[in-house]
Amino acid sequence: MQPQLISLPVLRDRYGFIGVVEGQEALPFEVRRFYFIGDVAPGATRGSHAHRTLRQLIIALSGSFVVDLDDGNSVEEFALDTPHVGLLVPPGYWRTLRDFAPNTVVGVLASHEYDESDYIRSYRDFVEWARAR
Ligand code: T46
Repeated sequence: MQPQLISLPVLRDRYGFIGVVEGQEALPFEVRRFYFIGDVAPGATRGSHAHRTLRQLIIALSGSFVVDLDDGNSVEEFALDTPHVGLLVPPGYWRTLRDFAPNTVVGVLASHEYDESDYIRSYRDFVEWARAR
């Protein structure tokens, strides 16, 4: 699985829209957790770590931000600014979320429950781990 942007089905009527992520075809993993991030301080970043096994779909539920994904060799940048698109993040990518617009809310669908032992929080350890993979 490569990092990629995927379109999320959206049903729109004159009262607004409903976005749906549903069923086994929608994502390449089973969802075990949903969490959301908001009230990000101006200029702050989030992330700055990697996961050994976790898969995620990151969505800008409101507002916008940029996700940098680093595989230990190169960095790819993804701008998220609509809830109609999600970023699929495979395991093994150092991620940094930055440039949050005011009032941004990030939604994340994840393949596993929270597990601190899945995190690599030192960039040096991450590069070593990525090279040995
Ligand atoms: C990612 C970005 C988008 C929990 O107790 N449960 C949880 O499900 C999560 C995600 C976090 N926490 C605790 C663990 C830490 O004490 O909340 C604190 C901050 O967590 P973390 O450093 O993971 O937060 P972010 O926003 O830097 O990163 C998270 C995800 O971990 C990460 O995979 O892509 O959101």
